[in-house]
Amino acid sequence: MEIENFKNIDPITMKKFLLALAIFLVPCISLFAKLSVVQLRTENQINPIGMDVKVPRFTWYLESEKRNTLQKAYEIRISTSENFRQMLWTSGKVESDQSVLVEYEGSPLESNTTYFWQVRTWDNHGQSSGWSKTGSFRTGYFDPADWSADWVGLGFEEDENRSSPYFRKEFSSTKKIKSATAYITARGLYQAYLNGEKIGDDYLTPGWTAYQDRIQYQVYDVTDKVKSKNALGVVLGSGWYRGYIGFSGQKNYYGDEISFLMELVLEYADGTKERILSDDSWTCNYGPILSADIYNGEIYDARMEMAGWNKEGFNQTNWKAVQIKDYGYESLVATYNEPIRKQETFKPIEMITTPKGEKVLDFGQNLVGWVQFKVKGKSGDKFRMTHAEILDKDGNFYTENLRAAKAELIYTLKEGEQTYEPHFTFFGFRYIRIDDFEGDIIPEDFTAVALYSDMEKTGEFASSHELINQLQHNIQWGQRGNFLDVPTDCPQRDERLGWTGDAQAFSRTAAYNFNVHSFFTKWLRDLELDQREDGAVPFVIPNVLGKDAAGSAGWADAATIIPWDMYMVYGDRRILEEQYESMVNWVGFMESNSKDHLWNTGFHFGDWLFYRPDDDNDGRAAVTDKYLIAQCFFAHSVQIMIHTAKVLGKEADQKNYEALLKNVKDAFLKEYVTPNGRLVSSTQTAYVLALHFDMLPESMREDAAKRLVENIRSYGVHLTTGFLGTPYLNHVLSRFGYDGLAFELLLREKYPSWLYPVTMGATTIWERWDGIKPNGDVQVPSMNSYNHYAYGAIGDWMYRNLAGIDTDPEHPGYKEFVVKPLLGGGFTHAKGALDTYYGKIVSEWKLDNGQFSLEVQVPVNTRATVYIPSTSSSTVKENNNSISSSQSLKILGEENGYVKVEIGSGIYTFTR
Ligand code: RAM
Repeated sequence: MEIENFKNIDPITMKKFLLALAIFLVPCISLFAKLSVVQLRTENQINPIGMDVKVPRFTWYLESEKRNTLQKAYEIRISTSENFRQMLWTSGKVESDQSVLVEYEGSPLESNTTYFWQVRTWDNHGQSSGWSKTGSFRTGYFDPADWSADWVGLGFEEDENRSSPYFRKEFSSTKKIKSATAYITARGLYQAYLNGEKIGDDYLTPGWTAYQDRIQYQVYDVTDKVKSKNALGVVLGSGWYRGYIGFSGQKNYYGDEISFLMELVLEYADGTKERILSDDSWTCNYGPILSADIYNGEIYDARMEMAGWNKEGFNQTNWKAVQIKDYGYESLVATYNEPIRKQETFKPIEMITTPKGEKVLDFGQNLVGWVQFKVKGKSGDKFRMTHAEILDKDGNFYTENLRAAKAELIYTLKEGEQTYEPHFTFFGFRYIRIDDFEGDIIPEDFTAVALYSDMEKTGEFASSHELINQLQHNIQWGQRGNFLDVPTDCPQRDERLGWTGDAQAFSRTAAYNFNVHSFFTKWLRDLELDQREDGAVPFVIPNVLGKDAAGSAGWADAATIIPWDMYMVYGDRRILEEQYESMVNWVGFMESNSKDHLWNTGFHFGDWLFYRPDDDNDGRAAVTDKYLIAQCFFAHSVQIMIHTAKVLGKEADQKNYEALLKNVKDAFLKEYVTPNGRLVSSTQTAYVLALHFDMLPESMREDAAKRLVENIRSYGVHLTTGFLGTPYLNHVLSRFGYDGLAFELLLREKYPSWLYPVTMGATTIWERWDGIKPNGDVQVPSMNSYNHYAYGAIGDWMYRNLAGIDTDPEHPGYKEFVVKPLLGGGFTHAKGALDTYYGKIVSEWKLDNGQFSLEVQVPVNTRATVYIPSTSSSTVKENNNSISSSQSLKILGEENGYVKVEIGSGIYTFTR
């Protein structure tokens, strides 16, 4: 249309034109908007409900097309109304670049209330984001007095198998509902229903905590499930609370009776409230779950199903009265970590008839969860499904390594077609064997469902080496399988406990793969609760092994190492504040059990599962003195205390710990090091720990590193380290200039090595370097798990060194970070990507016919120091332009074969 014609346009056409223009322009404006705020998190979660943190922290990240963008100021506002009509708190415009874990500073929050918040930001280019989209959070109950429901248990004598009790109650609600919120927990495990539908998509609730001190409750929004006539239903299982737990056949660790607590809070449109409570108006009965136990599995009789039991109108004439328990509410806390949810699913890749004639389905992945199935048959037909991780060398189903855990399902059919999945158990398996099945097994009717804590996936590592990529896959699956509300050592045998040593060894790797911030925050609280009065930290958390099972070096140090890792990775200062006392107490324990600062008392696991050849006539087994190890971890924990005290501004403590560290190191030198710098244990772990924790004076370090290298060579270039030495082995080699050797170890395919299990077809990390020997022999069945993440700690070196992404310790949480890719080992490509609280970091390098390129992605509001492998800055280009002329980066210099530059946010491609 010509401009002159404009004037002649009739008003209606003009309106239409303007409307069309507006429709076109609005998305364009937001597309070109310079600065935007996304991912509003309250306490690490997006729109959490049922949170009892009284001073929550807010995190957001910024997006901008412009390079070098930093936040200059922010403003937060909070309201109880979604349209922000009345403000509960506004921060005002705060000149600050803080966008992570900003504390709420308004008046005290109230229980059971929904809050809405927004943030707007200003950047260093003079841009402003405007108000963000709205984030929300709903508080749980802050106070025990907020509760009024009764703990409800079984009203009749329990049968021997401890069948799962079913509970029900009907209620009507005639007014218009504004919101309905369910608060639920149990001593035991629960599944709850409203009008026949399961409440929530989480499983194995309420999860596992130090139950004697605290039990988490869950909060669910069930607004859309409430009708005028309703039924609530609850089923219970024994779970961790009173089922079999630990490897000594014990049960009833926390109590011998199960019960639940529930409040359904109805808020009506007219402003009134009503609560439907668990109380003596409920009734109970037995149903089809004849037995349910974490280790042993389930026995289920579908003929005993009670159709409609959890719906309104059900005939409950033979249901019995319940019993009220007097537990009170003191131990109740809101759930802090992500609940266990269903994740990936797998169909069988093969149906196998083993040499023994067993019918076996192979799901192709060692995973943790259960199998859902559909079967058809006659009422009373019965079959057994057993779970296993491996087949033995003849190809038969192998369950010996499960020890006393039966890990089976015994299912009795009702008439016709039916579907089923377990309720209160989980299995670690890749294979299932089906015995006594009448009729044909149809593989497609069986689905393996992975269950684990619903942590956000944050990391990606990929490379040009297929076996290393499989190793990364195995590391991640080791984590998936063992981050099931607590970090377990293994998920399949009669153990599945929160072993502290395994957790500390793997915590940094874990934090690359998934966001484990809330997961470990919750677990560390249990650690503190289970910590002994004298400061000793138990071997497992939650502790079910008794008071004496505590204080092993490298295990108990989870108390210091993990909070510090969480601070490094997430920039969370509060976790240091909250754990400080526990950290102090653990270090205090070591100190008070030392003589002249030498800690050589007590029981220690030592360098667990280090390499020990069968026929060891020449001292080839890599035995490291346990007290030497203890002294190294003593120093390491004290070092962490020095850092922590500094961060928290506790100057006096810092000074004391500095003095203590000197004494601990002196004692080490005196007891374990010859004047020429030889360690009394001539093992890789001894040298690795001494070097990594700076136990030796500078002047001795080079020689010690050489001894380490010689030792590795003396085993034909093999590692011999166990749980404690392995995580640091390649880090130490890299630090002292032996990257080449680190690569050789990484790529070793003969055991002991990381890749050996991969070449044997592993899909997870094994507990032992030689869990299955090359000839197929299974090693030490009494302690041999094929899903044990500890040795997966090499993942940290792969991300930090090979891909080269690491936070600057002075600016934790990746506010400032380093990208320093490591070339070598024949790799032609490596990529690391990490979702941080600032956004995604990427470091991806390639060698294409000798042509090197490095792509780096730096989130807004962060800065990176990038090391480009090149000897001279004059040859390095960024996006095809010489870096010396670039406006958007600063050349910091040349260093050991790298050109060092500093960059702000944006995507950069460097070539040379
Ligand atoms: C084993 C566990 C765990 C280890 C302890 C010492 O039973 O599986 O991995 O930390 O022993």
